[in-house]
Amino acid sequence: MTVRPILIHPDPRLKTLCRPVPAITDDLRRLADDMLETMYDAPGIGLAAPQVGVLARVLVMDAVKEEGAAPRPMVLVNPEVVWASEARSIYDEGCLSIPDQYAEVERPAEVTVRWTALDGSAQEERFAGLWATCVQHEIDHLDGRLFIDYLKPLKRQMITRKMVKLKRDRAREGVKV
Ligand code: K1U
Ligand code: ZN
Repeated sequence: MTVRPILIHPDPRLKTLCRPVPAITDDLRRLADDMLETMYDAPGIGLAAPQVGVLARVLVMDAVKEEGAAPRPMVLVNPEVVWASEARSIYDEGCLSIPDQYAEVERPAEVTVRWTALDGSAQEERFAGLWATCVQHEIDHLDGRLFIDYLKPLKRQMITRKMVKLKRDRAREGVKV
């Protein structure tokens, strides 16, 4: 398993509608393993394929919060929200592609998601709490949408400027961006 570099906003690959995955292959299993490794290394609670430069509809997540609880790594291929609650919840979201920036985003409090698992089986599950926030944030990535797209333009521009500067500084330091 390999930790892959995470793309930093702004990057056109983070604004792209990702293609559906046509079949479960060994390459896809390797990608999912690498994404989980990259997510835990960051650390984060989710990661979408475009964040590592792969424009395919795959996400991983593990939003287990309880200290000492068993991890629950999940891989969702071609995920779709098939139901969303009318009740909304607000969470101070972050993003591994927008380091150290947080903002409140309002989303449905619960969602039912359908996806294909790595063994090819069809799965469906209702998510609530942080899991619901995370899965919606990751599906947004697959649609080329970032959490800052929910913010007022001025705040979004301020964060984008900070990220442009971060990328410039990292490039000067010789970090691959
Ligand atoms: O998609 C991503 O960029 C990952 C992102 C997911 C996410 C966070 C918060 C709300 C919705 C979605 C992150 O994991 S940011 C890092 C983070 O939240 C975290 C890191 C360590 C421990 C706990 C949380
Ligand atoms: Zn993100």
